[in-house]
Amino acid sequence: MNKRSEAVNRALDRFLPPSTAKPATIHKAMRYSLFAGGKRMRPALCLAAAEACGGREEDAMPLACAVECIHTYSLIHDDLPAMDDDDYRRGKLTSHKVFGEGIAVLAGDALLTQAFEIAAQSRGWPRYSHQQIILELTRASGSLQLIAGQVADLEGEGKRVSAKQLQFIHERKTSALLSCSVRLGGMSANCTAAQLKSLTDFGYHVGLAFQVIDDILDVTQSSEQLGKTAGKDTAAQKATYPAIVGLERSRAIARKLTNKAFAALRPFKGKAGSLEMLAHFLLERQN
Ligand code: GRG
Repeated sequence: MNKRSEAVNRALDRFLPPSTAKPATIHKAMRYSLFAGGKRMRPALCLAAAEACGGREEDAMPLACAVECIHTYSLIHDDLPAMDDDDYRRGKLTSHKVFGEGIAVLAGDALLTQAFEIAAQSRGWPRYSHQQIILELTRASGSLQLIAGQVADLEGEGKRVSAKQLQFIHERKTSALLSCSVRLGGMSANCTAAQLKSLTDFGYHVGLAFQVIDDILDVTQSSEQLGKTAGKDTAAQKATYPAIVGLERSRAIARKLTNKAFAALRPFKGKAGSLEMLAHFLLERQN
């Protein structure tokens, strides 16, 4: 993972305008959040999915970087005072704390746009055209998925949210982009329809497990460990798995979802070792 993370950082550095490009403030702000030390889980999943389908890292890399840009944009905007209002992210001050709210909004906008510029530089594959790649990214990040999850999350604050509504939020806010990451990895290897179906199934379950674990970590870990303010979900009366079903049941749900993700990889007959390792890492992670 560390080796892949370094390769992703080098590629992101190549794809992004230099911090000296005018106006320097926006490029500094984009790079500040992008290189603040994220786990690079989505690129790792994308590259591992490509590997499972016999693809090459260099073909998957633009798509892995595009997804990371979308993810970072969503974090910058989520931390804004108008949303979750957080001072720390990835162990550093949030974008609006360093650059002010206006530039933070624009840095998020610029990273979202940058994602499509990077994805458009992928090579295109016999089964998956650029159009399909762009559609994949727009669907995962649009008003029916990522933004839908964020809206439902905002509207659910301080209200009683059922387990079903919580799943709706998690599927969109978290699982959609994780699923998109593995699907794009498969597409970059020109995967078959059957492989894409297995990857989708894997991404959906691993994505949900990821968010259940995120909810658990918010109440069990310190702010130092998380690199962001711990206990915020409880303070904001947010709907989370531990709040609705308790910690022990939440842990059992995360294990069950991870097992379903493992099951989705069976058709790869041992070629999806990196994806299995990542699912295991996500279940056991402490931040
Ligand atoms: C503003 C459109 C918009 C969406 C925001 C990302 C997000 C949606 C909200 C942030 C809060 C949150 C709990 C989101 C769920 C996804 C998630 C767990 C993000 C954190 O991902 P990590 O742990 O972060 O992979 P790093 O920093 O390691 O990349």
